[in-house]
Amino acid sequence: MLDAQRVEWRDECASTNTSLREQAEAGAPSGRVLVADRQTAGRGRCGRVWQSSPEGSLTFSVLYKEGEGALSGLSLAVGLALLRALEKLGARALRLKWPNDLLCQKNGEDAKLAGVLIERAGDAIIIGIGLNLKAPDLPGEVTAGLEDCLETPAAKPALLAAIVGELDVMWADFCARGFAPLCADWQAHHVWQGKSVRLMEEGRVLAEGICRGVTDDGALRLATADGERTFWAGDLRLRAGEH
Ligand code: BT5
Repeated sequence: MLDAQRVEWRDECASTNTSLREQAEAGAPSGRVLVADRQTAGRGRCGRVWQSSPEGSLTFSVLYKEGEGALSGLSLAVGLALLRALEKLGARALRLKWPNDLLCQKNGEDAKLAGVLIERAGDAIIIGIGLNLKAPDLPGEVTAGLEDCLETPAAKPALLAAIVGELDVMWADFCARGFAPLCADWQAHHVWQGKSVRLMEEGRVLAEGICRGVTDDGALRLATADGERTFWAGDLRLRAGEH
């Protein structure tokens, strides 16, 4: 279990990322963890909403003080740490989707199980994780819950301890060596490696091509009609007819 001194567990807060960011600005130490059973304004990337419920979700954020190295690739490293923690608990058929999603196979589809939101506050990095325990019912979305890929259910405190333990290991390693040593393992779990994909931004197609994986610093590599290109942001979709 985690050292109780570093964890604050609230019944409710607007967003654990927002609250932990305020704590970081007030001088909270590296390693601090904030969990909320209910988020009233949970956030995804680019102002999107993260849906959660006390019985169906684990939502928390971890604060780390910035290490020496660059942060590129951190969201990928966090996704891999999350995947490794859940695999150690027995979860199966987990996949990663660039740049920040954890998926699992459900009824033959790749369903979103968890998302990662990383934010910076001065010298502090806030890593927010939203993990579904039960699949939320979101119109038009393919979602999964841990109960879809883990036979023996785990209680929230045990899940939190397993994930934060893996994040601590990842953070120390990432500060020392960056994303490059994790690249091969990340790609081995990438859901659409070698597939024909489309990169979107706010409903617009940024690029199309064959997914070649990621660079040593975490950028997406696409083999397009104009040659290989790399990207730092966007939402990946499988191209029609590739399912
Ligand atoms: C993410 O954003 O996937 C990052 C989610 C991070 C949430 C955590 S919870 C703790 C911490 N505090 C916060 O306020 N946030 C972090 P993005 O890639 O932008 O995906 C958001 C999109 O995923 C939404 O627009 C929906 O389409 C979909 N979505 C929302 N809730 C979902 C859920 N519970 N499961 C699966 N998909 C969801």
